[in-house]
Amino acid sequence: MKSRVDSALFPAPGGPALVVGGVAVHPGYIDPAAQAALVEDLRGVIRAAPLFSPMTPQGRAMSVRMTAAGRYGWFSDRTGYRYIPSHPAGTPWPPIPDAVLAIWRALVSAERMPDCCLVNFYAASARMGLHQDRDEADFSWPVLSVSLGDEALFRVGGTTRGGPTQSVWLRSGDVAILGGAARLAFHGIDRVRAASSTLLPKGGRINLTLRVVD
Ligand SMILES: O=C(O)CCC(=O)C(=O)O
Ligand SMILES: [Mn+2]
Repeated sequence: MKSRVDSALFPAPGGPALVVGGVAVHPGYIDPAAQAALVEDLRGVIRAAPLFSPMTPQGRAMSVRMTAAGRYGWFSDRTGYRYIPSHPAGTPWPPIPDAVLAIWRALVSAERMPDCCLVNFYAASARMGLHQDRDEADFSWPVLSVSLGDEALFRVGGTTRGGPTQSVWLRSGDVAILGGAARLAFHGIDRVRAASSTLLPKGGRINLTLRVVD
């Protein structure tokens, strides 16, 4: 599959990417001051669009709480996984903060901005099972993921369920890109290492997942 992320990004500003199972990880791409500023931006997002706990189509509450910014938010309930144009409470999704768009612009494209910035909040006990991101229309656009707060063990496999996987700890300020052959890689979060970061006063991990949807 043709990818919109090209070799010009290796190495990216901030150092060379580490490639884990085809996923490009940029360790420490966001410096600590910028991480703190992002958290402030996200407080505004969460005030406008409070975190909620989606249900899986099987009727289980996900352990990750989430919300979104942008034209769409990702949502899940008994009816299935999908993007929705407003918060479940009926209010509009807030705009994606400029500092978040700047990361996309620098690492992916200045021509097309993401439609959705999913905000995942992981308490120490939260996890995300292995899955593919496949609710989008055009897989030539990569998925860009930002980690803030406590470290998380990210697992990535191939494009079929059940194959071999590799794992990497994602730390606060790391940016990971699932593009090209890894765009449809199975991936998930096995666990969060409590109190491994002081970025969030009450602990936990925030993941931002940016995607082109339409
Ligand atoms: O938390 C992460 O690093 C991954 C999140 C994710 O895969 C998703 O929201 O689809
Ligand atoms: Mn995902």
